[in-house]
Amino acid sequence: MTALDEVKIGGLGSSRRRVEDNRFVRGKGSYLDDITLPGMLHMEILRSPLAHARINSIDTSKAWAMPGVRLVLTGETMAARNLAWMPTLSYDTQAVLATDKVRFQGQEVACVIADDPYIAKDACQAIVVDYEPLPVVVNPTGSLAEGAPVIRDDKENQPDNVIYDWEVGDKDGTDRAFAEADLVSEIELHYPRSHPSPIECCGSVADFNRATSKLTVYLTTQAPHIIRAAVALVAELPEHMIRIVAPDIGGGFGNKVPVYPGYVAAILASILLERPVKWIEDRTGNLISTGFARDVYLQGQLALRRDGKILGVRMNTLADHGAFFSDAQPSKFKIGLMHSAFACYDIPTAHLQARGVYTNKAPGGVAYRCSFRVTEAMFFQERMVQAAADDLGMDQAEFRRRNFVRDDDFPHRTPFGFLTDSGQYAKCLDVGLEAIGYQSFLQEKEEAAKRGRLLGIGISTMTEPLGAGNSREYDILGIKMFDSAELRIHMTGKALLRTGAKSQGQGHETTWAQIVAHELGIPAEDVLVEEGDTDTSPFGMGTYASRSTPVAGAAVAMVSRKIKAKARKIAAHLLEISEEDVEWELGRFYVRSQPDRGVTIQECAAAAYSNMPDGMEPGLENVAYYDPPNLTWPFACYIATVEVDPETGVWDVLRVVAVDDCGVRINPMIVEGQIMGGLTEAYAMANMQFITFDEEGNCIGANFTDYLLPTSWETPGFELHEVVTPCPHHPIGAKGIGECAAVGGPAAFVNAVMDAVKGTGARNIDMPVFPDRVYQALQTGQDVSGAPPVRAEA
Ligand code: MCN
Ligand code: CUM
Repeated sequence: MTALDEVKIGGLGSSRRRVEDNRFVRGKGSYLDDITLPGMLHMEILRSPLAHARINSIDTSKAWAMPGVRLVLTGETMAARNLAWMPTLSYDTQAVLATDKVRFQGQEVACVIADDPYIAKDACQAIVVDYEPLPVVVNPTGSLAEGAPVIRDDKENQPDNVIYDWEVGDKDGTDRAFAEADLVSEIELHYPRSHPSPIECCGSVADFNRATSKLTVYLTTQAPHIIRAAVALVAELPEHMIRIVAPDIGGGFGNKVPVYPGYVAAILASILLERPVKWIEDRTGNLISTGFARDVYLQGQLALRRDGKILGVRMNTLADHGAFFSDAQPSKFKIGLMHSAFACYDIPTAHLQARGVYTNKAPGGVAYRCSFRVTEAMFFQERMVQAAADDLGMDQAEFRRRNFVRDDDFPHRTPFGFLTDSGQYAKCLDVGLEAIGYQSFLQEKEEAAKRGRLLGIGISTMTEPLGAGNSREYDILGIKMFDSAELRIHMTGKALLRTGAKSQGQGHETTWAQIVAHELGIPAEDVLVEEGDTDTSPFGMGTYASRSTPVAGAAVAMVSRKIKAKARKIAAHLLEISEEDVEWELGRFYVRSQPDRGVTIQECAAAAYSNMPDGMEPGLENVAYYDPPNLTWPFACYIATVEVDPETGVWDVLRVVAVDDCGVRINPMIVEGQIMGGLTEAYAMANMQFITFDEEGNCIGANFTDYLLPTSWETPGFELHEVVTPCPHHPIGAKGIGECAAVGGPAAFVNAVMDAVKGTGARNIDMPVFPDRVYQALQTGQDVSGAPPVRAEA
């Protein structure tokens, strides 16, 4: 009897092809808009053309009169049912349909439900809204200015536009570190608004059945169970009568975490009409109103010793949240995990002062491929680090190495109090430098400079917190963060696995089966994975913050172990020996003294239904809820080289090297796909993705001819390398990977451009680093800000 080959059965380390792609690449996926129910009606949303205006009246009579129109909803209809406002994930309120005022361009004002979407759209145009324009603020400076209009005059105790003023860290200790510093390095940046823009926009099909009292909602959501809880609490419907189904999802990237007004309106419409109601966003609706990210002003200082040691950090952030504070983040933090910055560096003390304000923009601050503001944190960190190395006149790689937490210094308490547990930071950097040919590039750069060519190299190194919770420290609206997996082994040894997570393209149907294969020796192809239906899957917090592998993936391992413990008892019974004498090798139990005598896991499964020991409960299934002891801390080193054209400011990427350490890789091919996807988004953020607002609050970039997504044509090639430091507390040693490259990547590109133009004196060019901005820096030697205009009067 030879042991099973783990890679052959699709266990850990197997780059098995993604099983979900069988349907995706054949066009056989079932996305939200593929769902059609008998008698289904269609909903369209009327959005505000103005960024700030009082609503004097809304006349819906013409819309009602149009043939095929079934229902028109306004703020008034919603208010009559106490649904005009809904709670946000950050303990604020958000308008479902506007009642008193509109507060951003694109805000939802009314909904029409009709026999087909075209009638609904036409009827929206027939609604007459009498707006009285108000002064608009599109930028925190304007929002904080004396005499600025109070945007949230719906709220009591909100005399101005400040949402929070929050701090974390040791202010006095940090002040002392700065007093002792040889040198203080400073930088000021704007991390611009960006939008996740998945291929599929957001949408829902709500189906209320009066006869059964059951509400089924098909929803483009990354977190179906949280939505069920929210619907139960907000709409005061019984939770067991609500079924949320997240079907195949065409990309999430954070855009599909929040609850959107369209979801709520479609549910109410279905309840009122007792018919299924579909709402699906168009691209402009998606770009203009849902789930923005970033838009935060960053001021940072590093206290430095002459020899390159960082003594302390000051971070000052000012976040533009738009009209509603709807960030998806753990409850106790105001600016997400911004204070996870500097976790990979050994720094004694740090302080972060964070402020957030309302402006007349769509609610922003969702995480876009980042574990709650970690993208901003790491960009900030790595831009500060590069500026500091330049100020010290020190090599940027050497400066990082000198300040890294050492391999033997774990567990390590970060300056803001997180506990990191493992990593090989210097090794990752070395692998990256070796791969890019660091020394020879520096020489080449020097040579090129003599001939007027501008070459640059940018490094970004970071460890980021992926996988919230644990439940002691992380919750969303009081719901503790943990996750779950349920595993059912059928009589023939085939299996059904369900988790509380929900893939939006990450490949869970493939990788979860690999964990089962690793734990039980059941071939991965024998394990069917299902996610996203609250009626069948165990309770979980969903997929974001790259938490699925750290939390749900751990639950898959733990539930497999529960199954194995029962199978061991069955094996002892079948082999007629005591349990102590049973040994395990992948897929098989055997008699310790007689390795040839054994039973396979499949034989144990059959016995669980036909020949169980006396007194044993039949069946072979179980559920595990997993509450991780800590976050996981993957590490990454991204290095980009660029050439800037001094005549035009155009920059081309020469090479990109990525070294990722996400612990044990379940499926190396999927991990590499995640890294390449993240780097592509990082490149886009650094180079071309631009969504901004003019002085009147008009959103500029709400379509794909202005807001540019890179295709494979403009995306540079990526050279990937790996280091493996297993996570000490994860059952299979894995750490999250889904967001690393999007988080760490942007700084590598920007640092590379800044390195190329260093001679001019400019210390910063805000993203997107457009050629005209580079050109301006080359001409003036000054920093180039990308902040939107301050303020306009109505
Ligand atoms: N994986 C692995 N080995 C590891 C870590 C992960 O094989 N050590 C695999 C996982 O099993 C999973 C994938 O890599 O199949 C990503 O795992 P993980 O890092 O746990 O992230 P999540 O599954 O929780 O995905 C969320 C993350 C987030 S938050 C965003 S945003 C993002 C991202 O994933 N959105 C995506 N990647 C995306 N990829 C696609 N295609 N579509 C999105 O919407
Ligand atoms: Cu951070 S965007 Mo993802 O967490 O869904």
